Amino acid sequence: MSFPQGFLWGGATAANQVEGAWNEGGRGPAKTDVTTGGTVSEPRYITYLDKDGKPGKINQFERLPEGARYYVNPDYYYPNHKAVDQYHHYKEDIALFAEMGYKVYRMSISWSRLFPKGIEKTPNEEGVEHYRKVFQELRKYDIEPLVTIWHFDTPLYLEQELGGWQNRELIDHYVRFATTCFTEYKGLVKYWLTFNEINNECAFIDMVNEMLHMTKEEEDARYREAYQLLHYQLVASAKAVQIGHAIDSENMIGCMLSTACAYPMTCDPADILKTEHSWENAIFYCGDVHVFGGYSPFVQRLWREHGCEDLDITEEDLAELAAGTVDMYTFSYYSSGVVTTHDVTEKAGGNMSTGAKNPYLQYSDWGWSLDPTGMQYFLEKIYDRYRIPLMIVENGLGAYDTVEEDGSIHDQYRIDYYRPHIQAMSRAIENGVDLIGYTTWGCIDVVSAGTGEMRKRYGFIYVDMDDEGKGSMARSRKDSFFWYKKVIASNGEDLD
Ligand code: BGP
Repeated sequence: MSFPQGFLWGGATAANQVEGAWNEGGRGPAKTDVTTGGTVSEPRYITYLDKDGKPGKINQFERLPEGARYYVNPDYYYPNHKAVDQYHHYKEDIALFAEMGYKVYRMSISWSRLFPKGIEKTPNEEGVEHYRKVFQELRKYDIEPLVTIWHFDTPLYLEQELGGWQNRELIDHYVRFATTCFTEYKGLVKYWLTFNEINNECAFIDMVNEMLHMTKEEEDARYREAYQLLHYQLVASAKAVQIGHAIDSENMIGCMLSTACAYPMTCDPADILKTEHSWENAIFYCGDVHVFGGYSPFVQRLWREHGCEDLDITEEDLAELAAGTVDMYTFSYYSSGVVTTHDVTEKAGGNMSTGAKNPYLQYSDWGWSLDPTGMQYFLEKIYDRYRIPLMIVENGLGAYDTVEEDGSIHDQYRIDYYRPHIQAMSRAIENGVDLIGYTTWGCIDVVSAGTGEMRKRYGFIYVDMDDEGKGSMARSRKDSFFWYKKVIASNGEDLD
């Protein structure tokens, strides 16, 4: 095996999916706090009061009706409110990560814990101190924090009152938040990611389309929103990168994208071209701006196709993008998809999974393809394009776990998922890829982002909490915990 010395092995979570304590410590609400739980077939809903004060709900991908206000409805359970209560359990969790031998822990800072509404000029001290204690605890065990500044949790106030990321003003609010993070945690944190899975906005439109059956006009409107919002986020990211470097030249700041790794279904040239274009829209659109510092030529075609040539993009913005390129490219990798211009007989299905089914792959209980070779393919393709250090900051298997009578959890399926993925990383490294780290997703069980479930478990550490919010929150070690500990101790040599 070929993992370099100092390879950053670890695990990853996000504040809204682990912390809980949604209204403690001066924290304000985020959109995830008005989002209900769902299942593999039932969507998560966002709850609101309509303009006449009547409660209602929409699929999380739909837009709020005119005049409606986000609302925490007492008739529903909101899984992110409690999550797995890491806010109160962080010492215990970090001790378990240390026991596994983690070199790095990827986590995010809840924006509304630092800026409850998002508009405040100075941060909520209690929030600032909370994360300081978490970082100090990690340092105690020589675990390097890798911090995502934004992980799907814009303060609700900014969403409700300012229209969220459709509003240019959000750039300044985000930059203030990011600057606070860089300043307060200087010397404690040096690895940063500006936006989690920033590309989901355009990568998910086909999936949303399958779900909501949009007309061409609705689809174009969706693209316009996505491209405008992305532009503001990309500018915010570029500004944050520059500020982060100015505050501490040691800072290593990365982008973070989801991997819509698509294959053509056939060797029909039309399928090949469509696949290439899907990579452009779903991955290179954002990746190129982050790494190269500007929009690539194909973007003009995309804007034209969706009638978006008049987006709000200024010369100053373009200068910011050019000056704020990232130091590393990080990404989540779970599965791959299939693209075709032909009729599809068998669809992939499941949550967040669309397009044709790949007959060469197995699928998880949530309909995600299991494709370690795709991870090698993606690593090599991305490194070939960008030639900067890469890190895989999410990879894992959402699965049902069974707790035996003696409390043990035999999750051999999780080990069987990870082993070939780690071998795939190793092959990519042998092929010249500069891969510097690997943080598995949900190193501890977390609330699923896509379905809001607890039963879709990813962790090496089990948390006694169910989908209705019942459970003791007790932590226990699954079989995979001991396995991953061995993997780290042997720097990826011992995968048995
Ligand atoms: C990514 C998110 C994570 C995480 C993961 C698994 O999109 O960055 O927050 O949740 O996917 O997805 P899910 O929770 O839907 O299984």
